[in-house]
Amino acid sequence: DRPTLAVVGATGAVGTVMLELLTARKNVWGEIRLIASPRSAGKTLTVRGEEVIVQALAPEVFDGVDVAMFDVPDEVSMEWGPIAAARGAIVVDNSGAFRMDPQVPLVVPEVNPEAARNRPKGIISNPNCTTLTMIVAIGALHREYGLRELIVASYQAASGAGQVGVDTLLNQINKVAGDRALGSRAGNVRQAIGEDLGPFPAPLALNVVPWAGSLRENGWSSEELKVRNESRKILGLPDLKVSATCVRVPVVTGHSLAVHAVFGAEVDAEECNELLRGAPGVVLVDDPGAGEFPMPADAVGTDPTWVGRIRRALDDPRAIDMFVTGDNLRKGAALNTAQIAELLAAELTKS
Ligand code: 2RA
Repeated sequence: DRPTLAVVGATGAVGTVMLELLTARKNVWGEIRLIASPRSAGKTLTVRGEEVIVQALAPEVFDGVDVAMFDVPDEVSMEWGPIAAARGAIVVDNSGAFRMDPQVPLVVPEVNPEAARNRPKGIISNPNCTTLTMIVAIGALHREYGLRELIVASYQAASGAGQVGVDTLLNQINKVAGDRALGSRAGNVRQAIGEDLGPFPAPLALNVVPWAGSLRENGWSSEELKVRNESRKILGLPDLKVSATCVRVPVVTGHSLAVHAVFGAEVDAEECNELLRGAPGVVLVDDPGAGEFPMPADAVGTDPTWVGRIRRALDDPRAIDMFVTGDNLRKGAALNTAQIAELLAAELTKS
């Protein structure tokens, strides 16, 4: 019998992409239950070509469920993840609620699939979309050269902040479009956009904002600490040196990172190209002379991590500089969750 799947948060930005993926990917599931807040319950959504009525989140909806994917805010996962697990479901959670819990594995199927088997709480976490955007490419290079240090800057899309982030950016773009003088005097953009900052601390249209997440000690943002802590946990490198600067850019979907990665051995750019070309889940787009780069406008809606601008550092033969882009709602969220759930489906079908 094929396992039963529950999708919690089926109506959200990530949930919507999840339903597309479940429709397009190999069908490994028996029943698929769609679950959301009482506000969205009763709606009809389509998955695998069938109409399914959304049920309200309640303990009983998890009865008989083998795998439950959660795409909901941290506090909802914190409360409901353990309830679903107690009812017998294996939870794959896409929030930040359990990622750093030592009893919860943090899994990227191309990098550490074996970690998914050890889940004492019946919960597996999916990494943050910024970490996920780069980690498949980094993992492939780490296996060959042994990673020592990461220095990264992110270029994060508005949809990382959910549908409200997208709506805010598009509304702001409408307000500034057409005024050719707007970008050339301090204060103009703020004035044109007014109070409508949505989830961002400053205007995003015609701007870049060096901030994502919330303020933590010594000026670091929560997002920057996630990149550090999650990279360490996924790669099994608790002492990895990581410095991240997280920046929001006026892109709807597609996170990118400029990465400086230092390894334990000398690296060769051509060999890195070959490793990345052969790595599952990675596409190499690296022909600057022909104008071919990894960019969100091309990567949006696709599954892989796009990698390019691969250069050996001029001043350190053990370091590589590169640029990576990926769809933050796909590999950054729904796709990685679906891949973890498929590992579980294979395990459950075998046993
Ligand atoms: C963001 N990574 O881009 C965060 C949340 N998913 O805002």
